[in-house]
Amino acid sequence: MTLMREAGQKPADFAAEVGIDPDETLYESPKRRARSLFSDDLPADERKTALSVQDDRAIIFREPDCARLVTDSAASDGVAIQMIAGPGGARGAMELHGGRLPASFKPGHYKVYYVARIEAADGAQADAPAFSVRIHDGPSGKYIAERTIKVSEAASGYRSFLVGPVELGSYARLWMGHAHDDAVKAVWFDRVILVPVK
Ligand SMILES: [Ca+2]
Repeated sequence: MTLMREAGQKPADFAAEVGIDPDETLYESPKRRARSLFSDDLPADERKTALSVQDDRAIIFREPDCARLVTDSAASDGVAIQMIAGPGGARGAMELHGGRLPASFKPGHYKVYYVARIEAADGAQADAPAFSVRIHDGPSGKYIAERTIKVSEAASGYRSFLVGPVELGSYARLWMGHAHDDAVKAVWFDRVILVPVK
């Protein structure tokens, strides 16, 4: 297999040449496992009412060059969206739309936690941006929350990053993207956790 890769030949091409079926595992989507409901770093009183929204409801931008679903054993369901920077201003990003949230979601006031991790580059400055999140409100046409997470705030393990509270409805858009900064090699989005606020 190593020799084939060095020669620039993909396993699928090789399989076609020799007349055998390509290995199906090459084309399978990452496998999800039973979902653990709540992050360890979420306040205990918020776990009771929290709604977990997985990456499979997200729209992925610049797939597959800059963003794609990957198997990630550290993610709550074993799958995350990995985002990297590309040529020019290209960067991986994703968005969750209010209309695609679980049926149990009701419009209202919520704290929004983005659960994410990063791989920082060697020698990355602590105050360099790692990724940004922002929430757009459809009816007003405005961003109602925005946060840039620095390298010093994130880690190689998942953490929950709070944005809000904000008013969320069916036309809200919850965005997250790689900072397109040399300080960070990749960022991973696992899910958001919505905590209703009275
Ligand atoms: Ca996930």
